[in-house]
Amino acid sequence: MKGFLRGLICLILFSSISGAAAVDTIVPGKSIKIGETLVSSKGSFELGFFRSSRGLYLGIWYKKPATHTAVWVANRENPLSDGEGVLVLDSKGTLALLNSTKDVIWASNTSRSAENPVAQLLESGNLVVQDEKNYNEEDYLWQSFDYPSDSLLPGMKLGKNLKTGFDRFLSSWRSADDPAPGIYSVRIDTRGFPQVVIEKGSKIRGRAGPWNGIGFAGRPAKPNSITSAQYVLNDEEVYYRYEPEDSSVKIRMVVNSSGVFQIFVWKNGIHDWELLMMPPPDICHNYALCGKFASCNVNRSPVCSCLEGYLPKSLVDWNLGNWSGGCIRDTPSECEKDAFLKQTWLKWPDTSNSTVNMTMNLRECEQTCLTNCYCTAYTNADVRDGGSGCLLWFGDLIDIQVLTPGGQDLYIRLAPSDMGLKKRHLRNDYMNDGEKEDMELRMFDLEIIASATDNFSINNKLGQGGFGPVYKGTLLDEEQDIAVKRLSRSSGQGLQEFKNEVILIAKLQHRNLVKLLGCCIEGDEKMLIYEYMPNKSLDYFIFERSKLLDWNRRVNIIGGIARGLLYLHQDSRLRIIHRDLKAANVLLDSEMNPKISDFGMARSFCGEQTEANTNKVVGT
Ligand SMILES: *[C@@H]1O[C@H](CO)[C@@H](O)[C@H](O)[C@H]1NC(C)=O
Ligand SMILES: *[C@@H]1O[C@H](CO)[C@@H](O)[C@H](O)[C@H]1NC(C)=O
Ligand SMILES: *[C@@H]1O[C@H](CO)[C@@H](O)[C@H](O)[C@H]1NC(C)=O
Ligand SMILES: *[C@@H]1O[C@H](CO)[C@@H](O)[C@H](O)[C@H]1NC(C)=O
Ligand SMILES: *[C@@H]1O[C@H](CO)[C@@H](O)[C@H](O)[C@H]1NC(C)=O
Ligand SMILES: *[C@@H]1O[C@H](CO)[C@@H](O)[C@H](O)[C@H]1NC(C)=O
Ligand SMILES: *[C@@H]1O[C@H](CO)[C@@H](O)[C@H](O)[C@H]1NC(C)=O
Ligand SMILES: CC(=O)N[C@H]1CO[C@H](CO)[C@@H](O)[C@@H]1O
Repeated sequence: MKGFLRGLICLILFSSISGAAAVDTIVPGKSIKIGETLVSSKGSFELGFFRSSRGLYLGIWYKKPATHTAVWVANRENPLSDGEGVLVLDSKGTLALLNSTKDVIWASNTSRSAENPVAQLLESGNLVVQDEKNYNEEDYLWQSFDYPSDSLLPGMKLGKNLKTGFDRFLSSWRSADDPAPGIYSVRIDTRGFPQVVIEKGSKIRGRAGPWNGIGFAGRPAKPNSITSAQYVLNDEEVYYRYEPEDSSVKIRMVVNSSGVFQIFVWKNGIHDWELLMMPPPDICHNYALCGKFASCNVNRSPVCSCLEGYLPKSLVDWNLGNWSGGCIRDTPSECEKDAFLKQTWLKWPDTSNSTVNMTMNLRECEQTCLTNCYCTAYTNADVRDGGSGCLLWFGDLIDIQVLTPGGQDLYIRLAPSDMGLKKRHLRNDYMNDGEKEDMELRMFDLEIIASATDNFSINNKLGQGGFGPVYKGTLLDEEQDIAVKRLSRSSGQGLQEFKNEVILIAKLQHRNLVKLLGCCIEGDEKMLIYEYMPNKSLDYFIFERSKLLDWNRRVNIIGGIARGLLYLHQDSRLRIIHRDLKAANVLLDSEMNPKISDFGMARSFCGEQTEANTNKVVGT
């Protein structure tokens, strides 16, 4: 009895020893049964059957390190349900997985046949079928690397044959326990200039972006020095593949069942896979979060803002944090009169509606874009050595991100009048003595004014001015209180008054005139930004708080108004009649100093003119 037991143990040991010295090939007539495996020549990979809750699968996993991480699965959708199965190679070179009733559960798709086919598991983890006499890589009858599961191993191609349309892409497992193809895939999208995308179903969910000569536009950081990446784009095919710089390094890229693309490296020290890289889990990696013609910046709050020269399509939705509507042009395109504004540190927009020409330079690129009215942006397609090639975008610009460091340049089409919007000078054309000069007036972003006034909250409304409501606000950055006069959109008359006020008051500076800080003109919105007067207007004190107006204050106020008027009528270069001077238009600062406001009705007379030309309103 003892002898029999010892014999049994020896038998088990023997079989496991013979397992360790396992073969890496199958030839016709041989098979791999459940419990048997192929092991690659140096023992890195193993092919065999593994079990999940849905049944048995034929797959390839790492043997060294022995993590049993499946990197490829044959019968992803058809597990062997009765616990029996066999892998065979037929005489023509087709690999087939048969169940207990000898029905084909899975088969390799080989279009050619070989005289002496042999299937071999290579050290790279690639299961190949080739002719015994022909070990040429190009002549493989079939290889598992052409049919990736969720993992991209070193040497594997991710990409597309542009002639045949054959597409090698990763597809996630349905769940951690189910290798069937899930909803996420990682592929090179070949519409326009090819770009790497993560899709959920058929919709793009994230973009690594196109190859810019150095790396993927949206993934500025290279995954350490461990991989050397190769990207090929020619008439035949487009693909990406990588190799570890040191062949002993085990590395794999995988799209997991929640759609997260990750790069792992094996760490001998901790004896586990270490996460080397994955997209930063920031909100800006959500595809098209900010809609069209807007950029996303994680270091900004809110993260979305319109590109320069563009405005939220719907200000209400935008201010509520619903950016999906994106932005639209401030000024309509003038086609060939347009110009381009260079923006830096951007992740290029979605290239699915783009074209590329690698021989054009930036100058030719600009010309080509300019002459096509649908072209919305251009840039160098290859950023190496100062840049070369020409990438042109048509239609909407989507999914732009601000990447510092790592972003690229982008030249965005704008109407000439929107170039350098912020630095734009308002020109005074009303002086007939040739004394024209540029007037520097600060242009505020709508965003800033919206946030200063709590999105024009009713609680901040101070009252109704000549051409629209007036709001109190606080410029958060500068801790300055402001009053915002917003032109009612409906008011045509208001627009005249608005222009009048901008042109006149911007030129005036006196301590008894209210001070204009700047204006905000974006699309339909037109606003004047003033310093805030905490003590309201004179009429309020006269009619409601007259007791607070002691003699000294009254003298001070009367004197102040008179000095302001003297300045307007005599001392300023413009000579202005206010034409609407009343207690309500005299504002009081924190020390009760009077300041004349509301120049919407005012008129100016030039030079020595003493008689009013009553028909001419300045600024029209
Ligand atoms: C083997 O597979 C065939 C085809 O899928 C199926 O009809 C048959 O029931 C399977 N046999 C067993 C024992 O599961
Ligand atoms: C098998 O390969 C041929 C050509 O190589 C292709 O047309 C066919 O769609 C493939 N079939 C499957 C199931 O992959
Ligand atoms: C996929 O990876 C992310 C990030 O590491 C992780 O949060 C998530 O749980 C993973 N999903 C699965 C199913 O493992
Ligand atoms: C104003 O709009 C911004 C988005 O631009 C939003 O974050 C903020 O909560 C809004 N504030 C109010 C008071 O609605
Ligand atoms: C977001 O805005 C778009 C239009 O800009 C609108 O169609 C959509 O209903 C809004 N979504 C929500 C949740 O308000
Ligand atoms: C690329 O641009 C050059 C110079 O304009 C032109 O000669 C060539 O035909 C273009 N190539 C393609 C593929 O359009
Ligand atoms: C590409 O741009 C053209 C020109 O604007 C437009 O007509 C077309 O719908 C766009 N296609 C896609 C897929 O965005
Ligand atoms: C008379 C009066 O109301 N004065 C106020 C003017 O504004 C300053 C600053 O808000 C207040 O401190 C004064 O009381």
